[in-house]
Amino acid sequence: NRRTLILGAGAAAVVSPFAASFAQKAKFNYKYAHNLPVTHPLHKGAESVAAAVKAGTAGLVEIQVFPNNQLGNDTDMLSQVRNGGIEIFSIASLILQTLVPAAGISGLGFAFPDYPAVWKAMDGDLGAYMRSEIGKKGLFAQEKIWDNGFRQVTTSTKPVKTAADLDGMKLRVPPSPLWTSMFKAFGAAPASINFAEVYSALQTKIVEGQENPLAVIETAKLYEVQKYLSLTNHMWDGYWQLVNQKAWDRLPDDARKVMAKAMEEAAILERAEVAALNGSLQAVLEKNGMVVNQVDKESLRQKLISAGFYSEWKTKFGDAAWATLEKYTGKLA
Ligand code: X2X
Repeated sequence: NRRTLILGAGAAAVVSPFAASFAQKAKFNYKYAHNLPVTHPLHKGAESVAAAVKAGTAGLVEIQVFPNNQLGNDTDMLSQVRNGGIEIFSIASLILQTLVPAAGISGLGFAFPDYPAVWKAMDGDLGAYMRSEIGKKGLFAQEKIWDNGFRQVTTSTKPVKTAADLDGMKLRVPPSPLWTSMFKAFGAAPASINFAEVYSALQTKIVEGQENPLAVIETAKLYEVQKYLSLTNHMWDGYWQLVNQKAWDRLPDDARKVMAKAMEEAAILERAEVAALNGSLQAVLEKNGMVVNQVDKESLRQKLISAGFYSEWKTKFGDAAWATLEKYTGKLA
């Protein structure tokens, strides 16, 4: 019951003023959707936000989490969060690129050397710039981006050891201009497929491979339909927690504060959990039959440079945005 929930969340001291001010008001029922399995830390994070918001608003705001593309694939969910059919949507930044061009900039190949560089940029000026661009499209992005991770290539056919192995390889990439452009620059033959269809596309060999962080490869059981895991580390990827702007504005001030705080706390926990998984899952995947190999990453980076990938995207993102990124990454090209 409500009372146990509140006390259980350890929020008894701050709840009574909310309970009093919210008691007479209408209830908000919000949907929170994402594309990952329930075993992924992002889902636990979304559930913890729902629980904290319910407790912190004394039941005024109730959030129901829909994992695993239950409400449609990413393309469907993006249009639903825009028209208000879904109030909250967790989406990988680059998939937003079709709507918000600037949202692709954090996924440039080999931009971030490690997590400290990622969080400095995303919690700093680069993230702030991206959030303001997202805001122009009627979507409110919660302040701290959540982690997806550094991405690795898997295939059913052969390992990727150098850039030459990617030549002509049929690989699934998420729907996003930068992703397609990057894998074309690598010399591969990328196919845009929503995550909802990835397992079956791999199983039926519509594509021979895909790329994702270890936490996704393991929780989505892609090891069942993929043999080789090549540690390309070719890009970092993160999830914005988007709220339909009208749905955000409709909430009372206090409720918005409760949600923002819950989102931030969940972000910090989710980042730590994903990083831990990405550090420990290699052994688990090997146990599940995957063959893991190291990669000549420099050969991949050189391929992007010689294909003109960085200069093309510098022009597309613009000098100001590019300079903001390079403040954190150093010169990219
Ligand atoms: O679609 C993918 O590969 C995933 C799950 O990583 C994203 O949402 C970008």
